[in-house]
Amino acid sequence: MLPAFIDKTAPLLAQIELVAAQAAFRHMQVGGGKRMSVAMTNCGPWGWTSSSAGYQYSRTDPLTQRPWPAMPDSFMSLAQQAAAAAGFDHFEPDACLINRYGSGAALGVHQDRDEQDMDQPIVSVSIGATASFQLGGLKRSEPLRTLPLHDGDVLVWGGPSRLRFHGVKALKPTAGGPDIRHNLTFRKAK
Ligand code: MD6
Ligand code: FE
Repeated sequence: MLPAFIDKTAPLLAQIELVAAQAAFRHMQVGGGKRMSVAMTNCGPWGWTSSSAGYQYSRTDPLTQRPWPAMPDSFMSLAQQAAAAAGFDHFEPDACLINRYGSGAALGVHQDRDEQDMDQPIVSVSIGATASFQLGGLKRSEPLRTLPLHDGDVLVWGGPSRLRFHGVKALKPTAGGPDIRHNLTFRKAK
């Protein structure tokens, strides 16, 4: 955990808007045909997608059949600086999943196991409204603890933590604060 690793997230938000102008936020389907409450898009060579057929990384956006927007240089350097600060040198992410949470949006407890190399960390950046992040263990049955993720917080998941179960509780924006949360997760997918 790198609390308040980023002091100003507004420039990141501006880059997210540029990505979303080319690859719109959408609510993907999960197995069983349910629509996720979190809206997602991607930038970088590979993008994470979900459909009723399952999860996969793809080079193109299924909505446009075009390659995902390029990863902004500022995203790449942020991801590499955070990884290095947590002891992971030479992190070369080839995918950045962008999640957007409106009021009430939640992400069910899951493991991130669609990437090829589990020795590579995931760098996760929180922007905007505070989330209640749920962090479990390596088995689904282990208890979850809840930790708040604030604007500017960065989590680096690597080594033995890489496969911990985790989720995000339904977003409850606080009065006077931002009512949306974005989260970037940088990965080495392939
Ligand atoms: C979120 N994050 O914070 C969701 N996955 O909105 C994740 O699902 C996540 O933060 C893998 C590694 C770090 C994460
Ligand atoms: Fe995850």
